[in-house]
Amino acid sequence: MSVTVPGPRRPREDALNKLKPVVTKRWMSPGAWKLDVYEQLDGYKALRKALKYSEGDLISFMKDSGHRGRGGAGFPVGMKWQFVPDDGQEHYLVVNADEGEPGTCKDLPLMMNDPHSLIEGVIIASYAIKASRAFVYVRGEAIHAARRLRNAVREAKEAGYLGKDILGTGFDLEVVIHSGAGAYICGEETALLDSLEGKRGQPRLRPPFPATHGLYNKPTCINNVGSIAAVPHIVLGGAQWWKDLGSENAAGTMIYSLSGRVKRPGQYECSLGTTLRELIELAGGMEEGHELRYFTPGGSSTPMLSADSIDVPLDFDNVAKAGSILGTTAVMIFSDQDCPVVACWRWIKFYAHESCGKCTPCREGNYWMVRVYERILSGRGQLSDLKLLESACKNLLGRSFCGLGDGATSCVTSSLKFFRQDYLDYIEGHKPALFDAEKIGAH
Ligand code: L3W
Ligand code: SF4
Repeated sequence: MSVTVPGPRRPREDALNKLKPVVTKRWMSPGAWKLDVYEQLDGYKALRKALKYSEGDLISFMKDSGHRGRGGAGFPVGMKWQFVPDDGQEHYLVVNADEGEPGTCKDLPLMMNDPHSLIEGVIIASYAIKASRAFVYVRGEAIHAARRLRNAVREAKEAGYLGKDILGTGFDLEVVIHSGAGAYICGEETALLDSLEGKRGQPRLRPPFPATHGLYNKPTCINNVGSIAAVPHIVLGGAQWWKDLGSENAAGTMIYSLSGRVKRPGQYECSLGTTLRELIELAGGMEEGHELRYFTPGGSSTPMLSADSIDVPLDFDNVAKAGSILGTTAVMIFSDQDCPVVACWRWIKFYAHESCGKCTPCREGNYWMVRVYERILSGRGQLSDLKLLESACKNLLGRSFCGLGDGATSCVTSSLKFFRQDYLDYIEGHKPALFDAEKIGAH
């Protein structure tokens, strides 16, 4: 099934009501990345408020708000803070700013447009978990974001928001902005820690979790940029306010990154639980001449959903019920003119390239799946190739060392479920081959 979503002149009221710029509210203010402008726009007010709470009360407050991680797993933020043992050992806060999931583009614009909101969130979170050192691990390619953050750290330090005896409370904090080395796997939390320690970025065995054995084997809390940048807003607005911004079973707002066949792709901050139909309306409708056929709710690691799911509220539970994962809310929108087999081939090539090579199912499985896709797309596929893909996925899912291997299977299994006929069209010769088998060495 495909669905035509017209681009109304103005989105319906229901859709417009879902737009709730909170974390993104300063993005359109000129110069909001500078400290003086940030302060005029309520910047660092939340920090003053938070430092009046005890550390334990701040954690309870965050738990009450229902705030969940924005990095893909949706783990409750307050609970993660509570996991860090209060045993007098040195421990750390690490911010995962290695945004690399295909389709995801929320953390980079946030760091560019409103870097102080992240720094303010870092200070509040570090205070709550009693960390005296925090690290922001920025994706290697994003030199511009790392620069902007370093500038924000310098400004915050000069103003007394960072360093020794912050705002006269006796709390000390240093923040290090670290540029990664440009590998997707370094977004996996334990590979990130190895990379931060100067080693080759490869996942560690979990448990033990970073909460007890993290950076330099010390208790470490790792949160995504979006999770932390929302903290000052929640502290100022209150736990109930944050809950009310979302929907029944999902607190707060979420930045949905829309890409693909819509008229106005971009970041739309809406109530958690906004539907794809509403998002497409906000984005001006589908591109002229295109009908919605499938989409990813949260990046290429989340199973694709067909156009039938256009009215599913995009929150953690409802997306799971529909058979996918909310992930990073990277909503990639595909039309009747976008072949799902080709889309999967491109993604699997990405996973094969980014596989760190530590475990056999992922290292070999993705490599061979690329070969099978190329055989099918060059018109040399056989029916048994579909079984081969299914069997490769069975051997990857749950048998890979980290989430990259599991995530790679999502597009393959979901496309075979919804669009088997598209594969058969290449195998049975109803569709022309995409490329010359001899040229790419397909056999
Ligand atoms: C202490 C326990 N801590 C869990 C912690 C754990 C982690 C968090 C969630 O992967 C997913 C992945 C991607 N004691 C604990 C505990 N924790 N049990 O809770 O853990 P987990 O394993 O559910 O998720 P994860 O390893 O953080 C994240 C998917 O998100 N994803 C995102 C990819 C890319 C980006 C990006 O570009 N920014 O995030 C998209 O779908 O595939 O499945 O902190 O330590 N008993
Ligand atoms: Fe490395 Fe892939 Fe294994 Fe993860 S699943 S450890 S990325 S080889």
